[in-house]
Amino acid sequence: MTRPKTLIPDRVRKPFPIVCSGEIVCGFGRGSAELAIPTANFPMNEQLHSLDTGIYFGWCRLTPNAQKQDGYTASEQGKKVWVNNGRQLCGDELEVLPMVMSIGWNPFYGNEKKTAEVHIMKQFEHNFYGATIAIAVLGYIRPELDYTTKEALIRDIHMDIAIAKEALAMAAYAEEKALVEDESESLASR
Ligand code: RBF
Ligand code: MG
Repeated sequence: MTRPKTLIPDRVRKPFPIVCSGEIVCGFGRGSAELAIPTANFPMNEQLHSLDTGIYFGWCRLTPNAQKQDGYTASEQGKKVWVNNGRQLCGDELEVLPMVMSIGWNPFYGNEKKTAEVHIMKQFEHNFYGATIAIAVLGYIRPELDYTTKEALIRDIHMDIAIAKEALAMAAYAEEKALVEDESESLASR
């Protein structure tokens, strides 16, 4: 079956943009290990909670939390994970970057907790648990779905990434990069 075409409006439409920030927490560790599509887990907040569950796109920017102490924490699976607070982020990893976001229950995995996960469309050298991420959610792509195979889920995520890339190249979406810049700069002065 082919997937229906996603129509992205030529302007950012209400309730978008949604701008917020949070500290990246540890998830299940499935994104990188099982799907080869790493996601940064974003703490759920009221703004995101009010959105329908589904897949969204926008911009994001990472900021190291230099004043925080590095150390171990436990992942959702109870695995020991080193939190470097984004200390190793460098170069263009610190720029405003394109992202796709999944909000919901991950029906394919049957999570018991509603989560918000950001896949940043860039390859990183190191992980960045504990770093701050500012996001601007600009649009909706599709609802969350269940799949018969992991491969089908991966294929759909790759299509989401292609759709997001195309949308963010449109002038109305490209210029909203500034929202994330403002948000991350206001964080630095908080
Ligand atoms: N999980 C689902 O169960 N159904 C989905 O339709 C789904 N779509 C996703 C789309 C994107 C762009 C991303 C980044 C993730 C999506 N996920 C979905 C979540 C995926 O299962 C999750 O990131 C991994 O299990 C790691 O927690
Ligand atoms: Mg994750």
